[in-house]
Amino acid sequence: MKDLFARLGLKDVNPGAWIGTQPLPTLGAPIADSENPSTGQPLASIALGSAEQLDQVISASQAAFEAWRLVPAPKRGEVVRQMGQVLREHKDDLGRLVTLEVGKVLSEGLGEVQESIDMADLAVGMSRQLFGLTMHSERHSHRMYEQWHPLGPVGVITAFNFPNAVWAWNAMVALVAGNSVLWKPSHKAPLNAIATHRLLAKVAQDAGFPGLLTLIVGANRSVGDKMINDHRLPLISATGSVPMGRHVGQAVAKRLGRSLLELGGNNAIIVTPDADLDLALRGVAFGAVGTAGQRCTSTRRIFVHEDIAQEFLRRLVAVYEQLPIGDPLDASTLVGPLIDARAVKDYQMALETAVAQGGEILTGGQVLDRPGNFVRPTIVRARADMPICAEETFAPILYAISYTDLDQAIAWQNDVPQGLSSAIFTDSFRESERFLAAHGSDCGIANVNIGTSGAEIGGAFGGEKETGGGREAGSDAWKAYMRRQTCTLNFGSDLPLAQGVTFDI
Ligand code: UN1
Repeated sequence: MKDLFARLGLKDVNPGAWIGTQPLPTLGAPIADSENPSTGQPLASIALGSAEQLDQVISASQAAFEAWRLVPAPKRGEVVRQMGQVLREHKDDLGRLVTLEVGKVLSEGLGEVQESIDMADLAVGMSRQLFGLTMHSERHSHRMYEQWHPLGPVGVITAFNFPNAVWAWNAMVALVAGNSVLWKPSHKAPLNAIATHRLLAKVAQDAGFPGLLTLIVGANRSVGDKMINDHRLPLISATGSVPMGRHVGQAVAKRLGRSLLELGGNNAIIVTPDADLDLALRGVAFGAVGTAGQRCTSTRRIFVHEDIAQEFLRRLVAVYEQLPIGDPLDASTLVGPLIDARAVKDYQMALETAVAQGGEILTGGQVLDRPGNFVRPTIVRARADMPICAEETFAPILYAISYTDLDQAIAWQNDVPQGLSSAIFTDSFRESERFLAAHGSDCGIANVNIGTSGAEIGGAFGGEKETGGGREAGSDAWKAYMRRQTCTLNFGSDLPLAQGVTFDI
């Protein structure tokens, strides 16, 4: 670990506020630890950034934006290409750091860094494709078109569970769009943020833009609230819980800023009678147990047709009972720890509530008696109307419900406040089209014969209802990071008015 930290420039105590590669003074700052969730031991400490430092950081970000927006977009893409290259060179170290600090198994830690690399590649391509439309003017000798301009410094608030990739979804696109980026990471994963920031800020600095990337690790109340209320940040992109997003969305709306919210999910998989059960088993297991159930896309509910429910659940329980739980750095482990003791409590409380509401634990339900925050992945036989099934608990708890009629299963799936991801396993064309139709899944993501998690970056990522409505990563998600300008040009020698209005002077 010592070598890894040295290679990534991490110290025992790390500054929490950065303008590019330059840390701000830490004298007298409150110190917080980052813990290894597999052992409960501190990994290193952070000197938290202050509200005054935030002010400095935003000013630097503003200044960098003013220069960066003048760089042609494909040239901005070239800087992002170099960032992708640096991520490639450090993929192994950064992936291990993800595993150490947030406990996801190594292949997922590495996968997360790969997701950031993919985002860099995608953004490089986007930098030549920030297309606007042209329109035919109704007036002679006139031309209309729209163009997209950078917005300003973009504030990016990230959650612990994707401490690298979710920032990259935002930052890589925001950068090619011509914005500077201010990152406020989760205080549960600050080392990942600092290490990633330092590496990529060096690329920006070498390109002549020292304040292009800025970072602040600080208290939510003082630093976070000041950040979301600051009018110099025209866009705040926030990933996290629904209550957090509601708070951010309201504060930003109050100043008529823009927010891009990617909040909680309560994702379901429907397994129909003619599904390929081998495929469905793997999809459900990865969706529910991967990242120890701590993805916003994790599978939390399954609706299994009554004809196959018994067999499917029997096989699923058997899979659960063989899952290797333990050190996430060990290549054979599939289930790592939860992020902290609070998450373990939430797991226990959700299960107590589920049982009180009539749920039956089919497997799991225990906290492991060992250091770290390890729990057993759990399947609860449930009814769709149990109130706990409408809640997102960030833990490997799967509510299994049997259904008779597909319309009913789709209605149950939709009958929760969140609307992020959804899936159906079926070999029936009719059933999959019913699921994908306008009266089918109401989620931002709808998959067939694929689980709810593990989306590729090429698509727009996000969800409806309390998930917040934002879209990040691929497709045309870049538009959220730019402002649209509609331009009408007159190359004639008179001034006709639209809608036939006359105004002769
Ligand atoms: C999240 O949990 O906030 O689709 C993001 C997935 C990942 C991203 C999850 N690509 O599961």
